[in-house]
Amino acid sequence: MNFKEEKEKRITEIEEVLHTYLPEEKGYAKTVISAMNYSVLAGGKRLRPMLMKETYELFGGKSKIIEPFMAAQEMIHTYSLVHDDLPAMDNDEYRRGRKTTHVVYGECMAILAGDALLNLAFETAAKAFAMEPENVNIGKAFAVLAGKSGIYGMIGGQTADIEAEDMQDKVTREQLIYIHEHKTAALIQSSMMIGAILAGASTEQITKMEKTAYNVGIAFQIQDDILDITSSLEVLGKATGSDAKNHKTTYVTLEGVEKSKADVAALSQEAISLLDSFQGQFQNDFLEALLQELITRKN
Ligand code: GRG
Repeated sequence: MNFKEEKEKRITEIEEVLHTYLPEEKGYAKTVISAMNYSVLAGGKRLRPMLMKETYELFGGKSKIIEPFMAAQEMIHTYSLVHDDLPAMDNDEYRRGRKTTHVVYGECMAILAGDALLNLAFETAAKAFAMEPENVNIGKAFAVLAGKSGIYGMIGGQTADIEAEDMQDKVTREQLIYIHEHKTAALIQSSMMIGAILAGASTEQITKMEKTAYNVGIAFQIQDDILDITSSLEVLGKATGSDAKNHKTTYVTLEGVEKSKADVAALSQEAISLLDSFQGQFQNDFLEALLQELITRKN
């Protein structure tokens, strides 16, 4: 398998799906719609819809109902980035290699574009109900999509993250893991769980995917913390040094770069071992390679 080629192919497919569900830029709401499309189509790794589709296929899913959920998950992720970049939060100027939404469209439109993407995500996922009215898994997937992005998921994590700013050395490891789990791992869990749920996986299998995605999410965030101090705007597509600027305690400030790198490798390996435990019954070599790549990712 040529992993790079396979990944590019999947990104193209995901972007085709996104185009299907993004709104047309017309009418009196045209400005906010342009801001939404600008944010979603700015590129990005498309990791969450990719993990969702690969998990769906791992458990034998074959229907098109996965597509509105893939688009919805990327819309929720993008809304969170647009709001996170706002002056009231991280106040960042670059994202995905371009000027951030509020820099291009102004703060009001960036707030509205984020809100509108969150709504559009649920409108989009809801289209799956009409595609397969008898399929009870769609309601279960919908609940995960909402829950993992809400107060017991991403928004909860973002709240704790903001309150931890300026606490500096008072932030505990437990608090930081709560932040990483909710702010970052929750959407990765949502993606992999929805893939499993829609493919008809058992409760035990869904729980195993939630645990796998927890490891992936924490590893992903630690790697993000490492890249924030070791990478560059050109490679990363967003400014580095953002954590220091916002006086954030990160995994790297608590544990140091070397221990952080070792923990990324260990967490990713644990995620791969969990996937391997399905071996013989369910296997997806691309998914395994994708998890492996996250350890060494440069952006
Ligand atoms: C504003 C409710 C609200 C939440 C914001 C996503 C987020 C929570 C903050 C963004 C900053 C950050 C470091 C989040 C952790 C997750 C993360 C590393 C997001 C970036 O995801 P990538 O790297 O981005 O997959 P691309 O652009 O590739 O899609």
